Amino acid sequence: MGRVDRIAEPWGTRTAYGPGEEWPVRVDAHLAEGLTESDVDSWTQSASILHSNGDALDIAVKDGRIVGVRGRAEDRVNHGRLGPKDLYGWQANHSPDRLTRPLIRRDGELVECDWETAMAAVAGRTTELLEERGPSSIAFYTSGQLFLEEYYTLGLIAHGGIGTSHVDGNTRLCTATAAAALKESFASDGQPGSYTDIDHADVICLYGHNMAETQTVLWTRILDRLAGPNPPKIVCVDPRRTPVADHATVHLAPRPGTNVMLMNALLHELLEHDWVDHGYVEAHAVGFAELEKMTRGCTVERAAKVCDVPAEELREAARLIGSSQRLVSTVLQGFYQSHQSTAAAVQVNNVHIVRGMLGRPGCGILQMNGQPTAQNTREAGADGDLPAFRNWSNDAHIEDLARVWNIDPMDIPHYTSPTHAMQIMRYVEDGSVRLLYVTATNPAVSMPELARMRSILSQERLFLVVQDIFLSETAQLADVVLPAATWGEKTGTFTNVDRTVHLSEKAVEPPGEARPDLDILLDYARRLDLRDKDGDPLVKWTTPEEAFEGWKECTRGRPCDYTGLSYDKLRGGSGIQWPCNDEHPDGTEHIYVDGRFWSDPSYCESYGKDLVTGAPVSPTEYKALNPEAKAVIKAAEYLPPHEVPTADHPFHLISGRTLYHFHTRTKTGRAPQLQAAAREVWVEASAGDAARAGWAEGDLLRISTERGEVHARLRISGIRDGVLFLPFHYGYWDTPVGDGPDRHTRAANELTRTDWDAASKQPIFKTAAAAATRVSASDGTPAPAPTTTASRPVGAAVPPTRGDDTALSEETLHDQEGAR
Ligand SMILES: Nc1nc2c(c(=O)[nH]1)N[C@H]1C(S)=C(S)[C@@H](COP(=O)(O)OP(=O)(O)OC[C@H]3O[C@@H](n4cnc5c(=O)[nH]c(N)nc54)[C@H](O)[C@@H]3O)O[C@H]1N2
Ligand SMILES: Nc1nc2c(c(=O)[nH]1)N[C@H]1C(S)=C(S)[C@@H](COP(=O)(O)OP(=O)(O)OC[C@H]3O[C@@H](n4cnc5c(=O)[nH]c(N)nc54)[C@H](O)[C@@H]3O)O[C@H]1N2
Ligand SMILES: [Mo]
Repeated sequence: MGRVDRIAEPWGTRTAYGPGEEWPVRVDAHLAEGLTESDVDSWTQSASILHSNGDALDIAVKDGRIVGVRGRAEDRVNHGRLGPKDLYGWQANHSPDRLTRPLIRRDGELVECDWETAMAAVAGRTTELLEERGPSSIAFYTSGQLFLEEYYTLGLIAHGGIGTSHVDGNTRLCTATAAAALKESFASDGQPGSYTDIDHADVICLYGHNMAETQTVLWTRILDRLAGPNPPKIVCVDPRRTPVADHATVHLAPRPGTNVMLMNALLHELLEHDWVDHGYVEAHAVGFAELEKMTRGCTVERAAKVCDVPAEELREAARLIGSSQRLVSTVLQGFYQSHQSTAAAVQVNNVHIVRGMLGRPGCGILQMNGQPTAQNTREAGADGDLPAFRNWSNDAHIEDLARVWNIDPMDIPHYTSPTHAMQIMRYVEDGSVRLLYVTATNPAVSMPELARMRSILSQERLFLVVQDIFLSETAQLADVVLPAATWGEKTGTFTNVDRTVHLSEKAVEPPGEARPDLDILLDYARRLDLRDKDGDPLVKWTTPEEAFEGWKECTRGRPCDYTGLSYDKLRGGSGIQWPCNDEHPDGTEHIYVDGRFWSDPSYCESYGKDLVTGAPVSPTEYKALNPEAKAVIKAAEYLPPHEVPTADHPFHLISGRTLYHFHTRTKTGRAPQLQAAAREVWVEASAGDAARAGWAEGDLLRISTERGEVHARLRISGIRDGVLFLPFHYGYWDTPVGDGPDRHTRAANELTRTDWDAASKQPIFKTAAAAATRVSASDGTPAPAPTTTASRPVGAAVPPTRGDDTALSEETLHDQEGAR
């Protein structure tokens, strides 16, 4: 057992292992200062909520308060490990500024009220609008951070009860492209990969994915493989020198927005050298000829010019992929938040299909999720999809869902495709949506083009409901604010990117009058008096466990089959991977074994889309293309980004994350150790660009685009020339600058564009053209950027990022037998 400062050492101590071996157990724990495990009254089972990895943990409780967390040794996902956000982030639950009572706007001000007043206002306005303007005047914008039971209930209320098709999640900003890419290649959502693939892989490719900072425990698994015998080779595709790049065998740092060209060149090389499993392709895929044709001219020399990456490095990356026996690929925002995002992510699927690298140990694709419960938003239909991967364009699926819900099929709106989040905001802007109900997301900081967002959300004619745990930037604009209970204060399940389902149980009471999101939604449904076709209540449950049982029935026979799971089965041991049913009672590690897919025309979730226009493929076209339930190889031509640098705006602007913060920091900004590690916004530029402009570490820069400006201190980092990076975590709730206009010069999204990928509708946060000028020189103080991460300084001597005494965490290494 040891004590480690996990701010200074985010990935903790190495526990090396070799290919095919079991990943050793290391149990990480952090308790409030001065406490030891013997002081803890009880431990409650849960999993982490500040990223998508699904690390299982137990919540420590003393005197009715959360006092710490400890990783669960027996869980398949993390084998006991936790990341820094998990170790310290729980402290936000007890923050003194939690919302404890509902708020309602009176004479322009938000004032406290009771639940009856708040809910009567919300349900009353909904009923009025339904009568006056119909269901299309009502929209729901939810999250990737609630629980499965809550999404399923919300989807039922919105689709089956109110009958609006304006339902989406912030998952649109997050991993809409993951779902879209899987639907294109395999005609269904559902991850082919499993985390255990990392134990077997000989080559691991990370495409636009800074796993070291965003899924720290999964990265720890890779670091432990790298420290052991026969380590895997790593291919990293990222314009920044991330910690992933530091460990890469080949680091390709492309010009932002050129991912499709890069992928096409890699595919070109694979085909050129015949690193192709022709037997697999012939038996299990359609579309190979089109790929051959499309990639024919995409030589590494051509890609080298477009992507500005040395041809030799592209060749070397292709050779590694082409000679791999067990290939794992992960894809995330560097690919998803770009124009042509679906096209780029699909090319990664194509690599696996042409190499025959699917459905066996060590061969996995992880089209990553970001948020902890984003998978469930998609599964349960709270992102506009139909529950349990049913197909919008298949009337038999609508009828089947109507049977499960006991309503008329015509009551489920399916005359048009579901409205995506950016379009919902447009409808609010043009006045056709009059009530927007926002749960667990903060669009006033996280959506593109914030000046426009603020004007949309603060419209007089809009009735804005915000259900949150803090008075976020968005809640400050609301007509009614509903105080929610959160993780640790409510019970529910959620599923990570490798299909592992975890149960998260209530450990403590919520503060004040805050209520679980499920209870608030149930109250709303009751007040609207939503009924099924027999006149019984539409929503037939009152507890999370009953909601889960309802959900299980909805998934019967579908790809994400939960029927073999129960709360009891999820208690005590490890999380379990779906599908879990009579046939697979212990869950399923690998799907798509032996080239069997869920892509049969009568069964599949989607017939796919045109990757350039987003136009849906018709059922007839799909049946002609893929009659025998194979995988679909879909080729794409590279198109230039929508906004490219100009003389006035010479830089590529990208944005993203740092290890220590989660999104708009409503939780991590309230955890002292995390906040201290990255207290304020900064901007990253390369040493070459800084030298040319005469800038030094810590200088205050003004970054501007056509949309707005941000002021940030400069960190000279290992980013490629011509590119600026801004972390997007910094809104204004904790800014001391008051109400002046300057409070709007901190958030990266002041600068981003209202623009999205045609197929997935995911907004483009990672390509924009920006200018940068110096406002003032540094007084010698470096930028407030961590030194342990991609923002590591090059050149200047900057004191290393460390925690104080309160950051010391326990690490317990288990011996071979797993005994403590
Ligand atoms: N610490 C932390 N962890 C998190 C989160 C968090 O807020 N903080 N959020 C969670 C969520 S919701 C998500 S979605 C994930 C996101 O996880 P990631 O996708 O790993 O994080 P990002 O920093 O958004 O973007 C990843 C990388 O894309 C690179 N990039 C930018 N433009 C391009 C490009 O054109 N091409 C390529 N190839 N790369 C490019 C950036 O340099 C960046 O390093 O993280 C999850 N985990
Ligand atoms: N420029 C730029 N913008 C981006 C990105 C980027 O890389 N660059 N990334 C995008 C991505 S991938 C994502 S996922 C989004 C994230 O964007 P958001 O979803 O807006 O970010 P969060 O800060 O996680 O907001 C979650 C809100 O829910 C509240 N909350 C937490 N738990 C609960 C709960 O149990 N119940 C309720 N009711 N509320 C709760 C929190 O207090 C917080 O206000 O940002 C996107 N925006
Ligand atoms: Mo995300």
